[in-house]
Amino acid sequence: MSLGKLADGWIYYQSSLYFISSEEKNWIESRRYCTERGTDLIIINNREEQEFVKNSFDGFWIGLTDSDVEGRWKWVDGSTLTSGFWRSGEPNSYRGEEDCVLTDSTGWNDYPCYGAFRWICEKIIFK
Ligand code: 2F8
Ligand code: CA
Repeated sequence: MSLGKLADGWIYYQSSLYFISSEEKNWIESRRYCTERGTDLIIINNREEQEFVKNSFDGFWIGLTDSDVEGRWKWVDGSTLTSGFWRSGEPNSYRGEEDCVLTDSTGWNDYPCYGAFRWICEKIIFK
């Protein structure tokens, strides 16, 4: 994909390309959609990026999971979460089966990975 010839659905914001789905898939399938296109689920690095997604879209998967080690939140690039934008009371691992993360206007919530939601892919263009 070359800049200037963006496929439908991709938007450019602050050095990254984002794809905002209109379909809904579980976390694994959402991630597969991104990786098959040379991208991955969104990694939210700072408040500005959180505000960007929060103000634009509601209820979607982000690239954060604790499915390897319960309670150790890892981004899809393998880095460990340092600080996040959890909704108050989250993550709560409700019923012990919430290993993936949704975000909406109230913040992040851990949620069962099999749930079907929209998602956002991100590809960093400039670092
Ligand atoms: O908002 C609190 C809590 O609400 C639900 O659990 C009762 C969510 N889980 C499901 O709906 C499966 C939790 O993720 C959420 O923390
Ligand atoms: Ca939860």
